[in-house]
Amino acid sequence: MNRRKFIQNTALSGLGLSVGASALANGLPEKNENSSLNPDNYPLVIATWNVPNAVQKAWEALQKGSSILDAIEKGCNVEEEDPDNSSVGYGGLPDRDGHVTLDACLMDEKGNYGSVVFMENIVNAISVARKVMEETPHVLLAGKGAEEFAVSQGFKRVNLLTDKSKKVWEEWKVKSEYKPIINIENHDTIGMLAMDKNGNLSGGCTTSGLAYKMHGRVGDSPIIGSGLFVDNEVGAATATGVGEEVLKTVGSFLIVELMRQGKSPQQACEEAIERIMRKQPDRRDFQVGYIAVNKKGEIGAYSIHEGFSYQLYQNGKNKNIKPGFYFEGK
Ligand code: SD4
Repeated sequence: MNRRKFIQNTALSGLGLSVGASALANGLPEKNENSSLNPDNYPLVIATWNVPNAVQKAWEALQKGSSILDAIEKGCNVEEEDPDNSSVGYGGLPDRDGHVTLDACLMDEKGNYGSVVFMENIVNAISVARKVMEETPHVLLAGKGAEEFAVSQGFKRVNLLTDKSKKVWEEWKVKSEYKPIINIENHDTIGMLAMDKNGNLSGGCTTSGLAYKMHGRVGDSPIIGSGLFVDNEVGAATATGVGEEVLKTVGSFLIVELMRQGKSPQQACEEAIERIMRKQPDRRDFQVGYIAVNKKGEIGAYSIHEGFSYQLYQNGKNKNIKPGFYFEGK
């Protein structure tokens, strides 16, 4: 540490602050200069469901020195471009009228947020959300306006309904039986959180939403505080499952605020699920899953039912982990 930095840090300690000098310059804490950080735990990337390739991509981007937001975007793009992922981007299952409509958002370590909702014909919704954040004075664009903005930014129009998802939809149409119930196996929305080598946090979430939803329906995933929330002072959380339940309880914001009050990420995820279940103790027919990370790089995850898992790349290992769930033993 040079003398100038030493003097600056001493002055800060005198004020009872533990942030580093350069944190004053960019508003962000630096590694090793905030006693609550634990550099053994990061960088890390964590995402909902079994998405080893997406998390790998994000991890590699972080290793190459890309920004956390680049890592999140590239990681989420992997699932958006995968025709076999039926809940995200290209190949996502359509609404009941046969339209694939996408919701996505991201949030960075400075609290910036960008989002697109109910957008059609563009594969990389999360990349459009980033453009909304960086290139417009707004935070959220919807429908045709979002699509036209994407095209103006150089994105290509693509028919997102693949032959495979069209066939599945046509089979569904025979009975057209819509129950707002998610089959646990059908989830795949990707919510991703990442922490870089300096302990800074960002996140993203991208989905084609619930299959066979009403045309125009928007879920939790692109709505700040519901499907995703990042507060670089405290931690971050993201959600998957029946978006209506997450929206009603502002789940991701709730988790971050519980962590701010001192709960661990695990305790906060459990409390957020319990909040949903307390309101409707007799319902067992839907799934919600949360993942969270705090500034120490500690992880939490919890869901209503068995079947939820998350992907974690930490300490050089890419693992899929099954967390505890509300109905365990009930
Ligand atoms: C939604 N939360 O649109 C999303 C769906 C989801 O895996 O998570 N699917 O409600």
